[in-house]
Amino acid sequence: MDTKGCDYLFKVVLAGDATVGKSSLRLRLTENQFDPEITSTERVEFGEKVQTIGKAKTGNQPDVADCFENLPYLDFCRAKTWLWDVPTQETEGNLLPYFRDTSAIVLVYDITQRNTFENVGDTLNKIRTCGMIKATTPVLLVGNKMDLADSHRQVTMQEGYDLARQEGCIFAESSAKTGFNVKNAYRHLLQDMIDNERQKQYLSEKDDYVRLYDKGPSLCFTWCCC
Ligand SMILES: Nc1nc2c(ncn2[C@@H]2O[C@H](COP(=O)(O)OP(=O)(O)O)[C@@H](O)[C@H]2O)c(=O)[nH]1
Ligand SMILES: [Mg+2]
Repeated sequence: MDTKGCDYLFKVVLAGDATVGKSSLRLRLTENQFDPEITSTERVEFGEKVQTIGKAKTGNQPDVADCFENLPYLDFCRAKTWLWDVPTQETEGNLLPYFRDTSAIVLVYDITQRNTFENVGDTLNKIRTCGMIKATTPVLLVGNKMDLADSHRQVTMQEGYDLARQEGCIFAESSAKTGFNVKNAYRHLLQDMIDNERQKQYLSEKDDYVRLYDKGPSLCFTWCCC
């Protein structure tokens, strides 16, 4: 993967039950598209996304759609994300190879299928105990298919929020179909990943520095139409 010109390189794994919309969220994030005929994921598929954060002082401004200008505390930088779209049966089975060196996890459920929400705790537990991720690895819990909320909702937003709070996750409801809240939710994850990376750099530069505090995963309720 070409990392030229990027300050950060992140690996993000999409997890969750089959048909919750993982591949559709990957497509929305990377191509800003929705494919109603999307086929089920048979093997690991990858998506790549470069995003620019902060305002460039000089030169051409990047594509506005990929630019987060208002992330607090961040100077201008470029982040490349490598999205790993893992087949569901693999998420349930041998997790180890996929979650190695992961910068963050996007754990998806379908707000119109209650069983997919009920499986979240179990999946999260498996991921967190597989020994491949750090306690500080951010997890974005996504309740997807929000466009169907009025007619088919089986999980309330409050339930999603409460679970995220209990598990220390970032939380968002979104729709891969309409794009509602997808970019905004990802923005919060990106910020957490950059924070983690900066803290790591800082600590490695100052070996004898006493870690004054342990940054736990942040909780953020994202709710805006982007
Ligand atoms: N209405 C609606 N359908 C969606 C959404 N996201 C995905 N789908 C549909 O749900 C099905 C499964 O999606 P897919 O991305 O393959 O799920 P995956 O198995 O988790 O990767 C497909 O028919 C998609 O078109 C969404 O946000 N809204
Ligand atoms: Mg898929």
